[in-house]
This record gives sequence, C-alpha cells and structure tokens, in this order.
Amino acid sequence: MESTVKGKILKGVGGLYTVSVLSDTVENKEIRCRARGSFRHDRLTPLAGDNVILSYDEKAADDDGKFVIDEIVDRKNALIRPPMANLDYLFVTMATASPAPILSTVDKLICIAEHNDIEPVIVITKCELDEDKADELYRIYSSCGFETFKLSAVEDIGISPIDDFIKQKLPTRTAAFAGASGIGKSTLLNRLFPSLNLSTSEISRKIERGRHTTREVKLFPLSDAADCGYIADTPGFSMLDFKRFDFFEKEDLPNTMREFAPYLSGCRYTKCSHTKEEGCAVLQAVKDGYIPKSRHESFVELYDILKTRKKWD
Ligand SMILES: Nc1nc2c(ncn2[C@@H]2O[C@H](COP(=O)(O)OP(=O)(O)OP(=O)(O)O)[C@@H](O)[C@H]2O)c(=O)[nH]1
Ligand SMILES: [Mg+2]
Ligand SMILES: [Zn+2]
Repeated sequence: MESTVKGKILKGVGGLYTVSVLSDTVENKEIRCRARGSFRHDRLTPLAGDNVILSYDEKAADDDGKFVIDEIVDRKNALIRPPMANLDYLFVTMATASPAPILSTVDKLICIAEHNDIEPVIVITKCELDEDKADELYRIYSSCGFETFKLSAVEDIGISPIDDFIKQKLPTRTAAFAGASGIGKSTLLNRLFPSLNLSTSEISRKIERGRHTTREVKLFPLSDAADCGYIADTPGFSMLDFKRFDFFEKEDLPNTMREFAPYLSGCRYTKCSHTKEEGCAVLQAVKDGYIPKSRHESFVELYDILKTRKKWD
C-alpha cells in the first residue's frame, strides 16, 4: 500500500475528521481519522473542504481509523462562518417569510464571499409564502448580476433551474448553502438529493430550545467519481453569532458590492466613502434606481460596523 494518499475533508467534529479518499488503493472511500498534533502548534484547524495528505499510521487507535492527516494542501480560501475551505460557490439563502429575511445579513454573506473570491449564488426559498416578496428579492439580486433562484421545496416550484445549475456548474467544484436558521437549506438539499435524508424541523421549536436543526458542516460528494464536486449543508446562524464574526477593512467594502463597480470612480472626492458625500456617484445611482436601495442600506450598515471596529483595534 502507498504510504500517503490524498483526500478531502467532508466533516470535522471534535478533532475527528471524515475524509473522502481519492485513491483506488484504499478500500473504504470515506474514512475517519485525526490530525497530526503539529497542526495545533501552528494554530491551523483543518476545515471541511480542505484538501489533505493522509499517511498510514500503524499505531493509530482502530476507532480513529488507521490514517492521520499529515498536511493541508494550500487553500484557495477559508471562511469562519460557515467554517469551510476552498469554496467556489456560496449559495446565499433567504426565505420570503418564516423567518423574514434580514437583508443586511444576506448582504454581509455576499460581501464575505466576494472578498474571498467565492461566487455568490442567491437562493430565495419559501416563495409560495409571499410571492410579492419573492419577486422583489429576485429583482434586487438579479439586477446586481447574481445568478438568482426563487423556489419552494415544499410546493415543488422552481426546483429544476437550480437543479440544472448544480448539474452544470458543480462538477469539480465545492459549494455550500448558508443563511439564517429555519429558511429551508436542508429541506432544499433533500429535495435536490433525496438520498441525503438530512434532518429538518420547524423554526418555532428551534427558537424555544435555542438550537439549530443542522449542527455541523457536512460536505457531500455529488457522485462516486474522483473530484466529482461537493456540496455542503451548514448550520444556520442567528443574529447573535452573525454579529460576532469579523470580516475585512472598510476600504475593501465597496469592491465587494459588484453593482457599485461602474460608479466607484465617478465620485467628486477620491476618498468618498459612498455613504453620504456630496457628488457621490454611488448615491446618485441609488437615487436613479440603478443600485437597489436595500443594497446601499446594507452597505452603510456594514461600513459603520467596520468603521467602529477599527477604533477599538
Ligand atoms: N412553507 C414552506 N416551508 C418550508 C419550505 N422549505 C422548508 N420549509 C420548512 O421550514 C422549516 C425549516 O427547514 P430546514 O430545512 O430545517 O431549515 P434549515 O435552513 O436547514 O435550518 P437550520 O438547519 O437550523 O439552519 C421546516 O419546517 C421546513 O418544512 C418551503 O419551501 N415552504
Ligand atoms: Mg438545516
Ligand atoms: Zn462615492
């Protein structure tokens, strides 16, 4: 047997990883293993989505499998929430209602994806609960240039366009669904991939108990083929944990709003913050209806958060 094999981390909980092995010589394609202690010294936590090199470890306990993660191959990117590496697509998901969308959190996720060179794809779920809202959200995000889907997994509306998108774009790529708790991420994944059988549940029960239905990031291979493409379900976040994670400097923010791009060089002042200045081309574009109002509101809210944070650093 080879002494090292390549793999991709599908899931990691409590230091125990599930790894998809990309080698014909290992019988079990999904194995469980631990990471070498040296990662802890480097403060490097292996993440779902990491490509890794495993080595066979004779001394490893049988329960943990006989392999150990030796090396993390260079990452394309890594996110704090969802905690994942090497994402190509982020399905930024929101519901029309139950729970109602909070666009500043949706837009924050989009900005984080853009900043990390991850293509955001917008998914509007529960469209049958509020069709007007679904249309409004669809208009906002498609007008910014995002691939946007509105659908209902329960009523079976709008499933084939996203199904086709996944079949076309996902092979050899890695993607994750992210968004607030209770918007139907796991329900949609079950509808798209019935064999996953993910657990789902009512939002009211979750709020009472203060917990989410999906508790861990889990990446699913789209087929048995090597490098087939992977898609992840992730735990939804509440407003509280959403506020807690940082992202980048305020100067980087304008470039993460893709529909601002044509206007950024047209402002009167070179140091324009695009929040309130006279002669701001971005504000003018909002006024003229070229930039959705809600996107600019999110921009101002995120800008203020980033500005205040700097004072404390
Ligand atoms: N009316 C309606 N309800 C839906 C739809 N999709 C999902 N739901 C319901 O929404 C609730 C939450 O769905 P989940 O799939 O568990 O939500 P989630 O986003 O995975 O939540 P977390 O795992 O906590 O992040 C369930 O009761 C689903 O039946 C939909 O299209 N329409
Ligand atoms: Mg879920
Ligand atoms: Zn400006």
